[in-house]
Amino acid sequence: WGPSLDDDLLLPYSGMRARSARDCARVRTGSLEHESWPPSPATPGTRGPAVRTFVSHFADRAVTGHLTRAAEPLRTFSVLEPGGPGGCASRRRATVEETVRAAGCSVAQNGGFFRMDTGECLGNVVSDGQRVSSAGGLQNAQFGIRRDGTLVTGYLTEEEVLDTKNPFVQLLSGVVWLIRNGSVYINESQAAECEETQETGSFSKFVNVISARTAVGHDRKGQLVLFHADGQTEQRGVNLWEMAEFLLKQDVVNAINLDGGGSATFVLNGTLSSYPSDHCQDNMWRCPRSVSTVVCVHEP
Ligand code: NDG
Repeated sequence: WGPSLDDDLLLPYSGMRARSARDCARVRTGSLEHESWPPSPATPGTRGPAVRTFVSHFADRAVTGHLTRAAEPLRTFSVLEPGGPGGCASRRRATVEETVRAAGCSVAQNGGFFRMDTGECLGNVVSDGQRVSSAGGLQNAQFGIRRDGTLVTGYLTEEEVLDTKNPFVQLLSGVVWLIRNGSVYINESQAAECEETQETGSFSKFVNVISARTAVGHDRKGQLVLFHADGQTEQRGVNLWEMAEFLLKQDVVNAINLDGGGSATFVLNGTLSSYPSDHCQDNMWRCPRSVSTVVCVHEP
């Protein structure tokens, strides 16, 4: 049986931008397209995450960033609320460094999108088993881990997010399902997702502009993969196509795009290790943005 749409959201949209009524519709019940990757067997004696630094050329532009792989994601990966538990409810914003201070993450990056004016966490957030924010069935790319370690990537109805048989222990929302089952899935995402979750501009600008970017996904071994590239919207960095191609070459099977631009932050052992694009109060320097959720790799 197919998904059911809320009738009220099929009424003509009266906002400023012309758009179809479907892309930001809420899908409450039924099932939607997503991929489930079975948990990989525990490998005794696995070390911590492997962090690699790159300076790579994308269409003649040199771009710096990091690729992180972590084994046993069920035991080593967490989605953290801004500034600690309760951060989404209180619409807190915090730098990634502030958020990881108490959590002890060896590698951390900014995570989900948020409302820049209110600080509201957008989309689904399940943090260490606590459901602290709901997309209410609004459609954007999801990445999560179920209680048995299954890695889930793609679209979920509200009903699927609330599953109690094998519940999500970690879940967050991005914008654009970059790679689905080993193939680039950007065009399909542009047709299916709610573009209002991002504030960069039109959906096609968001996809095609070069900027700082981050992503989360998994590889063919079932390892968690985090990607981060430095940049500045319209001046430096990568577009979503370039990020997806890079990830494909790294054996990534499923991945979603997380918050980028001035939000893109990479923190290694508690220390800022990326070059943010936002200026500090003193224009001479760059400062990490106070963001919303954080993706964290920690000791098992
Ligand atoms: C970043 C995002 C923007 C988003 C904001 C708050 C990019 C290129 O953070 O879309 O609305 O989440 O991802 N920019 O500025």
